[in-house]
Amino acid sequence: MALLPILQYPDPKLYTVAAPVTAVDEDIRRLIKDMADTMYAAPGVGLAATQVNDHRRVIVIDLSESHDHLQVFINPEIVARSGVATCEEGCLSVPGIFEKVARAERITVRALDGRGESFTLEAEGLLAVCVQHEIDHLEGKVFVDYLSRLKQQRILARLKKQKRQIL
Ligand code: GNR
Ligand code: NI
Repeated sequence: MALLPILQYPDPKLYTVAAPVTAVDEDIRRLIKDMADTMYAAPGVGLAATQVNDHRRVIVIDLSESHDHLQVFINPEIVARSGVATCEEGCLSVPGIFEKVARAERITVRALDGRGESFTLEAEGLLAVCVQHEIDHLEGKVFVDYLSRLKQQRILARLKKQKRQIL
């Protein structure tokens, strides 16, 4: 089992745009396994490869409490979206900060699974929020980027203070 370090906002590496996966091979499956281990240990309900400084288009999500419903999305694409819903979001790269973000309420996402097979999934609720949050990471976007400049400044100050208290 390998736990990968998670980049912390405002690390500029979080702003990297990830590249499509060209082959779902052993190397990608190793990455998926390490990302899942890292997500469960954190603990979190989702993780994008960007957050572990690997800039390939891979996402893992598990909304179950039992940690046995891993969903893998490789090269995910949102092919339909409708409605607007607001959810209080957090992020493993922005620890201890929770803010409301408005996103599409329902989405249809197309991706490859861990075996390289294409699938299409309709999502709503927390799954829809997570998929959009994780795809944003692959695009080099963090949920904090949707907030006002004032809120962003307050978050940066709070994170600096948290860091001082750890050191
Ligand atoms: O663990 C996570 N919880 C969460 C809660 C509300 C909205 C989005 C998320 S994703 C987050 C894990 C994470 O940072 N993924 O990128
Ligand atoms: Ni996140």
